[in-house]
Amino acid sequence: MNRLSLFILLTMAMVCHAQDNLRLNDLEYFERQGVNVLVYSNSFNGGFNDEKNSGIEIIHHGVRTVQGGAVRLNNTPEQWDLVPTMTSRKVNRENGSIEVGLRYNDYDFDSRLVVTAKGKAVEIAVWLDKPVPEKLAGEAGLNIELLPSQYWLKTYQIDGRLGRFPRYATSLTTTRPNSEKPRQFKGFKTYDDRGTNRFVDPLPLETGHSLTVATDAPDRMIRITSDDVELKLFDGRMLAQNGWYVVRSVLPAGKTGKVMTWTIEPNAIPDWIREPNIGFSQVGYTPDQPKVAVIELDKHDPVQTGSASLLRLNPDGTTTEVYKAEVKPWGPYYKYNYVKFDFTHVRKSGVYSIQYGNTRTNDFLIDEHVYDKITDATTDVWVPIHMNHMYVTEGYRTWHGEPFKEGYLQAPESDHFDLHRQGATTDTKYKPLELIPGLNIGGFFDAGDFDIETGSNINVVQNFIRTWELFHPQRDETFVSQEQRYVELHRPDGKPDIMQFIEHGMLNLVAQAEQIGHMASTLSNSVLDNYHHLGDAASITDGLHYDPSLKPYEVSADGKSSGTPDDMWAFTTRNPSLDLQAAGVFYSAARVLRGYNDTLAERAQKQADRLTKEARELMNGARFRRDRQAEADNDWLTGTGDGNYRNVARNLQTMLDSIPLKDATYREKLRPMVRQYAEYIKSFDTQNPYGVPIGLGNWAGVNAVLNFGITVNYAHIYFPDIVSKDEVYRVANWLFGCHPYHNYSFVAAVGAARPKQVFYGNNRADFSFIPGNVAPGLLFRKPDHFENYDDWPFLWGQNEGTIAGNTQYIIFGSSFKNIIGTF
Ligand SMILES: [Ca+2]
Ligand SMILES: [Ca+2]
Ligand SMILES: [Ca+2]
Repeated sequence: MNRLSLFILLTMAMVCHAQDNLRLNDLEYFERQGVNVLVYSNSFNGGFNDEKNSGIEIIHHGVRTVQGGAVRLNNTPEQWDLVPTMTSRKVNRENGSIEVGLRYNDYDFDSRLVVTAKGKAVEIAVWLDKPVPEKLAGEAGLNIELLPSQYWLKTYQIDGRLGRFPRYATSLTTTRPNSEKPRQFKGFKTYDDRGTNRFVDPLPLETGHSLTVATDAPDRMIRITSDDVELKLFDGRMLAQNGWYVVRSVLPAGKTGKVMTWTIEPNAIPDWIREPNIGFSQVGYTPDQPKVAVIELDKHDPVQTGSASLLRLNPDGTTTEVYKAEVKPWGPYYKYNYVKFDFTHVRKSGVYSIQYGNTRTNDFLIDEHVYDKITDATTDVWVPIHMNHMYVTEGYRTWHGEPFKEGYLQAPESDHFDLHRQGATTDTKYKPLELIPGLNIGGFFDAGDFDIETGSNINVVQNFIRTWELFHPQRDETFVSQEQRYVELHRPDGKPDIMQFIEHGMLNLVAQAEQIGHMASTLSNSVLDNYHHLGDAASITDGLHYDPSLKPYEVSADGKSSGTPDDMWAFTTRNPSLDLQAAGVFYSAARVLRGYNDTLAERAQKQADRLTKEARELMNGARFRRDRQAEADNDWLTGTGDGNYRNVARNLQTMLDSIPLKDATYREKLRPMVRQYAEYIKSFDTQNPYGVPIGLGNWAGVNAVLNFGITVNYAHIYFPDIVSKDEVYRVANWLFGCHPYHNYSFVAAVGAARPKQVFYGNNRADFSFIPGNVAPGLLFRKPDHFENYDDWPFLWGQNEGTIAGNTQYIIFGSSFKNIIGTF
């Protein structure tokens, strides 16, 4: 061996060795191939406290399986347990460490975490300048959380003893006096202690100093060791279905300085490369539409030229390669690299799959009729299940009994866990906690919870009215009896379902206007311990009127009231702009309901007139929504608006909606704006590989995607020469599987081949879905990770569906089908 080759070999050995170690990268996280360790790239925020998205996180072979690394005050913190505020974050490149300051204001308690790369591991040290406050001694500890669905049934080893992560929560608990429980968010209580004055505290599954998790799965294996403190392994699901497994060490009392240290070494599979994610429409494609798969590639995965092909699955069981083409590079987008495979040329009706390298997709259809049924699950199943104040049944299954029979009480002055507020005055004739009659009728559950958000319910009725007026869908698959308070799925009753949904929404909204005098901001839970309810909505409250003269849990002699303060509250602080918004919808509803339910139409008309008049007086000459819109409208038509894309996007839909009401010159005047919008549509082709607006917020961006889709559809319907039919498929592709992370359809049960399997519906504890739900979609985690769990439903930001969003989907789907010609 000559000197040069020796030099090369040594250099290679050093490079390989360096690649084996975790290093701090330019995006300020620790990285080696297959492992990312994030240190407060995402910090805790107080919105709903503890969204399982923050602190020290590990993205392990492409999946974010560990998070929540922080000083916490509970063995297994729940949502609404206190989270620390990050007071500082310092990246020290010289010694490869990240230091964060954490603070609990409620306890005047500060700590620092210093995370340092040490070869293949990170060391986490907790530093204290002052000892743990006396009140938190034995409670404050370093916690980190492991995703149950990625660890259950896998083995672990602790100080040589073996165990297996339980599939279901079955470990031991104890109870302790409430006085020992660290304060929860704003002083709320997540639990009903049934008068015992004690809280439940989980006991550890195991304790020791060296823990290896997933000894049987190299992609999930992690070793956690500590010489100076004891590690405890808990199951957070003992208190809450959305809990994770927790590894925890209690901070030593009375100490300052570096008080404890952990070493965490996530295993990395050598030369691991993530399998390509071939994004395509699981619903399939019509023969004449553009068909482009987007393939998401690991940055270590070289692009394989000429290797994508379309396979046809023949009726005799054989497979034929019918098309082969070079993939076209799109380039990097956040952490992955993207190429596209265009198979538009294939038009023949049939069953196909896509092959790229060694990856082959499941099958999908090319056929004239693939989109025929895309809204059916939403209209026939998701919407009726969310009808409040009704008994809802389907075949042998009862989805829920009649909820909230005792009605709603006037909310007293309060701050609220679901971000509502009741001001110092009620703005009504009712005293705090007095029953407001007549509100337990109609309306729709907000989302994965069971309250009536008035703003959302107004949107819902508006979306149904729009759908009705544009398409007059006569579909009748739902039996609705307001008299019996009974809904049955898949039983036609001779009335179009959409009209019945409009009626159901209006029954609650009009009752609010009549009984309260104006619109409530929300009808919601009074206590946190039934807000997180999972199960039959009829069992959220006891159905008995709350009587404070009775003791808690005591029932009156006549069986009609109880001392349990579980009745729902109406939040009634007056908001004239909400009243105006409601009035607008009441006018449209009166128009639509006339001839169908004349009494309700008259009530809506009467309340609309009154609310409009009173709101204008209250707003005292302030400009109205409608006037502002007219002004914006005028700006556009006269060319004085600022003309940026954002404004085009916001205003165009309103104007497109006005076209049928105005003369032909109006439509012509919109042309320049639609041309600008056509450029805006194309601009997404360079912004990301998927050609739709991708949101980066804490709630993934499906609402923006749906709005975009609806506007593109209408721009095409009215201006096909400017916005071509090819553009309308963008959003359908995205929703039905052509997106990052995985290629499952975001619409529950829709996507003939592979819809997502779990959603954050009110049945999420069953790891299930409510058909027709639309997930928020791809949740962005800073600095470069998109995610949509399909084995863990409990992250609302990626898996919840809302009543406003899902009815928006009905408009998108209806207009889309109208264009495709399958309505
Ligand atoms: Ca809600
Ligand atoms: Ca019906
Ligand atoms: Ca009650």
